[in-house]
Amino acid sequence: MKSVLFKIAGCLAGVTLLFTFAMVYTPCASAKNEKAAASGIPADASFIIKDRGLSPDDVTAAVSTYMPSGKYDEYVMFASGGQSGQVFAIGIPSMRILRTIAVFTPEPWQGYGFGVEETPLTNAPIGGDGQKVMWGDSHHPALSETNGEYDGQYLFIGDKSHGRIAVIDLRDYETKQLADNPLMNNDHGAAFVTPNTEYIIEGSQYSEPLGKVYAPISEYKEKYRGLATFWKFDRALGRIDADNSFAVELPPYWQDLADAGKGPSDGWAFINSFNTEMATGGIEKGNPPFEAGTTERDMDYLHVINWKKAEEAVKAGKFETLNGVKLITLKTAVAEGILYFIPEPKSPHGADVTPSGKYIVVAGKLDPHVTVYGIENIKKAIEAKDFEGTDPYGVPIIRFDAAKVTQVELGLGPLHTQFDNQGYAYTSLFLDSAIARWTVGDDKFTAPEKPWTLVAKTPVQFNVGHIAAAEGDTVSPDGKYFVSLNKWSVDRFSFIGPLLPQNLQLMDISKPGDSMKVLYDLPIGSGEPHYAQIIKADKLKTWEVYPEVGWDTLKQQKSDRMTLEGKVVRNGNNVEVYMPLIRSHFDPEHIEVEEGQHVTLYLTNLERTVDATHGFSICGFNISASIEPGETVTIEFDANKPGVYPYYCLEFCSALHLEMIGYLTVKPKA
Ligand code: RUQ
Ligand code: CUA
Repeated sequence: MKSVLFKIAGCLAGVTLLFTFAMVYTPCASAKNEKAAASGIPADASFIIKDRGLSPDDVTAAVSTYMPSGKYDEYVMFASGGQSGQVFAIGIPSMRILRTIAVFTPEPWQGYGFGVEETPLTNAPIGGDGQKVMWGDSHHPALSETNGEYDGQYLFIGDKSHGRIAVIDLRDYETKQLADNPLMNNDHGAAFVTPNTEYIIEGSQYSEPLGKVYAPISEYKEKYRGLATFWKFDRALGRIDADNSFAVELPPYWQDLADAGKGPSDGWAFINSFNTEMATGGIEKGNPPFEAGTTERDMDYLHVINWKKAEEAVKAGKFETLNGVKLITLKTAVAEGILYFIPEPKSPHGADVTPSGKYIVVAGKLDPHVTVYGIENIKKAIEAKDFEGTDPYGVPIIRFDAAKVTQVELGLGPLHTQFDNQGYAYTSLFLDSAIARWTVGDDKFTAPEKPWTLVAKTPVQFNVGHIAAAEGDTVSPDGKYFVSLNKWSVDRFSFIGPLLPQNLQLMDISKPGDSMKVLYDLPIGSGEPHYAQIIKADKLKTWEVYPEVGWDTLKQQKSDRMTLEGKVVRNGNNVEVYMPLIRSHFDPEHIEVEEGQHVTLYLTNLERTVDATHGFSICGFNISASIEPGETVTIEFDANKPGVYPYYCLEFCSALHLEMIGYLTVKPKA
């Protein structure tokens, strides 16, 4: 059907719509052999096409993304949730939102942050006001990799606003860990993984005194620093292993996005920077604002970090310990050949390694080119000490022309680059509101056009930031589908108030040359997605129900708190309630306590049926739990208000779901 419609669309270009619909039933010459299939388009469909005024391109887009009921998407995209602090799982090509994954922000449906003990939000950092931080600015998701391929096991994402990394287990799509960086209050180059997920890279953004301490801004150059943290990942445990992690001290430039090398560049990490001016702002004091101060120089520095050497230095004890973190100082990083700089134009944003691992593409926001560096050039230049001096902190600067392979002029405001399997790279152009397709001179895939050439620009609506191609960060991208994550939607959707949704546009990139087409606009109305990654759906080995009844989802093992039968255990002021849940009752249905008693509930969902989830809430105690088939959760609270509190199941789990209720009675103190 799809190919037929493509042909119809192709041979009908330029004719009027009315004529078009007549043609659907009498296909033109080039589509003659498809006549039977084409004439299979039902009259109803032709009527709808005509009635809705759909163009041939619209029809192609519609049939490219329509997913019949009960059919599954070929890919799943994990998109950051921006200010919502969450992650969205979105099916491709249908662009249906399948799930919000609660990460940094409480989410009542999933019982995340509302009393359930088995969630990592319990160790959220404490803010300046002494309160727990209950949100995050989720930026860049990274799927775990094996040999440079997404393996579908874990997802990591950075919280820019608090300098954290989250670990999500893709067996149940739940967040298992929030690792707080003890040295920095923010990040941006996070999360990026090395090709076998040895490390999760977290680069800082806005420099600070390391260790979350005070230093006046007047001592910026001496006391403020940037940071690259390499979090060791323990795959068997599914946790970041802080003890075997380390960090590299960086000058107080503002580090931006990062990428890990692969293939010939495996063992290296690349991090952009801006504000190598070390501007400190202070517009209110008559100083140039940050915006001007940070953009004076034509070149900033691509940070090139040899993490394998850093690992050796740590093993050899060449580190200092700060707040429990093994920190390689700038001095050691220089002395051990761990850190180098390469000039990069100008206020760069994305650093992206090509599928072969031979090249690093840097997009400078204020330069119309992307700059391509070669890892062989870089290694040679380091070997030959082909430096153009050092920066004020003694870091050797590799000569620009020695490291550079080429520059490709693309347009205004280049930000991020992705790759496909046809030898093309794609770069988002924020100011042009377009996606540039250009050829990578990479022998892994060869485009029909000449290498390092702009091939086409496709407009997107509007102000694109990140982009994601199917399997686009792996050693073998799939191409085919591509998503443009646009910041402004302006006139694309019905107005729903002055706060407009983001616009995620699906594009077809399956054919070469100037053929990229927008297929679908997905509004996101709950935060600004930054980056996304798209994985082949069949790589995800998701549990349909938890493996055993009584499952602790934080430990991913059987809980010793599970119960098959209801019971209440009283011990002085403590009341422990072991409660199974099954359609359609709780056991017990009465929980009788006295004012001031400490209540602990152990709830186990005994169901083995897919989708037989029960919820649990007690009014007035800020409690909301989701207990999925097999799961055991723990909830503790003080019954400090006398009264009668119904508890009930929040999920419409069965016809008698309204009867799935009980009473907590809190008797006043005598
Ligand atoms: S950064 S597009 Cu984190 Cu580009 Cu937002
Ligand atoms: Cu269980 Cu409703």
